[in-house]
Amino acid sequence: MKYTLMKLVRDLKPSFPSRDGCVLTLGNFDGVHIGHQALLTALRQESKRLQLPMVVVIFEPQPEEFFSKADAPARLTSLRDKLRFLAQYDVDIVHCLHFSSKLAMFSAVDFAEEIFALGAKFILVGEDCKFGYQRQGDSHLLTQLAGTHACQVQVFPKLAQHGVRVSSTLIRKKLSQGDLTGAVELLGRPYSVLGRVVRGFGRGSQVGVPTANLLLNYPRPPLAGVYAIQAVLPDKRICKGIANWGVRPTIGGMHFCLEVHIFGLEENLYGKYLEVCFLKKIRSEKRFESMEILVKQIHQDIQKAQDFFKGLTYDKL
Ligand code: RBF
Ligand code: MG
Repeated sequence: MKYTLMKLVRDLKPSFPSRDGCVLTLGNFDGVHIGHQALLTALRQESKRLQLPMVVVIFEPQPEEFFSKADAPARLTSLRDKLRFLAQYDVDIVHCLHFSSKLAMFSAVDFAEEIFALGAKFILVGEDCKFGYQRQGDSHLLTQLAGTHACQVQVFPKLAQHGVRVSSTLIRKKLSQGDLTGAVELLGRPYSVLGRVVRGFGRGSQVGVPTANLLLNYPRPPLAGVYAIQAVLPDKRICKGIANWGVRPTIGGMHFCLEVHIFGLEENLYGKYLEVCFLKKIRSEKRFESMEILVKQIHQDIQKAQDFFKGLTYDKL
């Protein structure tokens, strides 16, 4: 058990305590899935063996998002979500690099030298790791350059499950198909997002279904529609409920919004952070002819979600 908090550094400046030596990995870590988890666990072992802190280098936005903008694949974990999962894997320091045209211009060698300057004595990278201008750097280049820095480089193979390689892409596919149990197997946990509850227009309360509206950094969510959910409150209480992540076409909505109705909860949650775990897809979102018809539908959705929770055994999660 470690009691130190994970440190977040916004650039590549060598900082205490890593500059005197660290073990390190770099990548997107989108989803922090079981493949990432296996790599982080292996890196933690090296960190213990060498008695050096564990450093993870990530990018924000992810390089693909910088280059492809709206055409980039939907993000699985916002920076906030990524950090909370990385912290669970005992990471000591995260260097979160702002990916800009400036960083995109870094030659592979220059970028690698910045990584060595962080104090890396052991680097573990995924087999498809690419970095530097036009993704010209890879594990071979790191290995070539490592010798002069008394650093060792190892490649961590992609984890396979049921003969298929675990990847963020595969998880996106499962989520968009509504296959949440498939996603659980690849994430090692239910898919969840964390967001702060903000004030809505109170429409939900007016029609008898109060909802907490979450402020999220997900311009395009990896899943949409109506789901049976579990919400984790800041005091760790776990509540059952239902959520809609959508644009709300019935009220002429334009932007994605995650609205959560928690069963039997009276208190208001304004300003609090909620973790929403998606357990089962109930249906896709659609436009209804009137609010009245939508509210009728929502009551049927709630019944469906409650039936799901009744039949729930933990090994299904
Ligand atoms: N809005 C829609 O326009 N279409 C829907 O299919 C839809 N489904 C919902 C399902 C649930 C369980 C909840 C809580 C909300 C849903 N909404 C939907 C959003 C609804 O329009 C919104 O909660 C109210 O307008 C209050 O903001
Ligand atoms: Mg609301």
